Amino acid sequence: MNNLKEKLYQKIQEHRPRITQLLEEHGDTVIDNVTVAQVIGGMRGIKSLVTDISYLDPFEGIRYRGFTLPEVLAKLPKPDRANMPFVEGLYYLLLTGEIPTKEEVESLVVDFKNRRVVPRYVWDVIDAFPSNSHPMAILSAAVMSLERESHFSSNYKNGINKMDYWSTTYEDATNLLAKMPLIGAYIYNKLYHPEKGHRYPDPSLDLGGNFAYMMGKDSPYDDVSRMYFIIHADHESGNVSAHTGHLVASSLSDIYYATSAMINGLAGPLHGLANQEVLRWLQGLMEQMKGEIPSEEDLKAYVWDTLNSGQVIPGYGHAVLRKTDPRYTVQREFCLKNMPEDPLFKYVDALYKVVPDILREQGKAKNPWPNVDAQSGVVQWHYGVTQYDFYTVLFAIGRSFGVLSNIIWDRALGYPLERPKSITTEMLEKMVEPKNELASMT
Ligand code: HAX
Repeated sequence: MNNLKEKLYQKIQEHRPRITQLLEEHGDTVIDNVTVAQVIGGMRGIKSLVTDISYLDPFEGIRYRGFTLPEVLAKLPKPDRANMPFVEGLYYLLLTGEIPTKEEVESLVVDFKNRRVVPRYVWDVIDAFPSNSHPMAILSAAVMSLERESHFSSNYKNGINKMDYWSTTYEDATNLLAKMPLIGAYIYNKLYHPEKGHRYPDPSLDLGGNFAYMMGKDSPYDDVSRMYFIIHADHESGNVSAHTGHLVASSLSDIYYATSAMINGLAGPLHGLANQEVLRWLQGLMEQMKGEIPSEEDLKAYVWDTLNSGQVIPGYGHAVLRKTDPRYTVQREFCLKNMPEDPLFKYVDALYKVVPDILREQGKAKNPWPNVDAQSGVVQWHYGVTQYDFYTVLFAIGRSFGVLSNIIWDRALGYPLERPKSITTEMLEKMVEPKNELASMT
């Protein structure tokens, strides 16, 4: 076993009795109630999932294993001359809850490099897609094609002990995470730079550095990649991508099926695709303004036009958050430091000053503040990744770290098949009926 896997096993053994105790001693304790509005409204806010990888406080934002994003970025070890931490170190933190030493991360970086090789047939699957396919569809299929490599599935067929499921899941997850950036860069080059062709990985580089290299981008795009993958890694368990990954894996489908499914969920415009929608929307504004910086009145008119035509303002609002997303703030600070004069950033900055008030005035959105997607495309654009269909692929690579860490722990703690109960509309109507009858009797 390598360092991380040994440490993880120790943590799993310490954690298992906590779940047993909760179930045996408090299994019938009620911790939440459910309203009709929650049942009809996408199960918002019902406490029905458990994860220790991250927690999303509505007013504070995300914490990974108890650490805020600024803390994660400050505490995790960094490659020499880099300003952002090793993504591999984040995986260590998510799995164990501990900040690794630089030596521990460097050993994990070597392990990731050893798992990088992508079988030839994956490139063939990608190459078979027409060049106008959406990169998220290609990514999902490429991940799916790797399913034949699953150690979990082959071991399951041979009858492994339930207590050991986590071990082969860890192998599958780490193998896939090491390959995902290579697959992403291959898709990028195939769709947008076929003349340049595929770049082979640089064995001297960590995951983020190598991704930048394979994308054909110079520094600081390596730091952009590290930052991007880290801030997108997890957002507790109830969001569409994380929940889909967990749900599919709960049937003991292996992580290739689960990751492909989570990618499909992320590809929706209300979720991960919002970052490309933001860019499309900003470009519309720039075109209308013929590149000039708009006045506050121009901006307000553009925002109201979008709302009045029945569309949402992309990059604003959130199902859980009730303040500016710290993932937005991290990127905003990066922009202020590295690209304050970027024209798109100036638009984003100017919008930040008008959109929240307009959303409040409209009175629909529960959260008028920007989310992660309001900034992320702007950073990519600045460094020459102007093909905004691709942005959600970057999100998917980052999100895989959280989703897969969760699935490893799901297996370790023996979480069962997910199976909530559904009811019919008539049943719901009957459930609220007695109240109406009582009201009419008084
Ligand atoms: N612009 C306009 N209207 C908005 C809005 C926005 N940015 N955000 C919410 N609303 C509207 C909703 O459409 C809803 O209207 P209806 O009652 O007419 O259906 C109403 O306000 C209440 O919605 P809510 O409870 O505040 O928000 P939800 O939990 O239903 O939805 C969303 C959360 C993120 C999907 C929503 O805020 C939205 O559509 N935002 C724009 C798209 C976006 O930025 N998505 C990325 C979110 C971050 C993420 O997950 N990234 O992956």
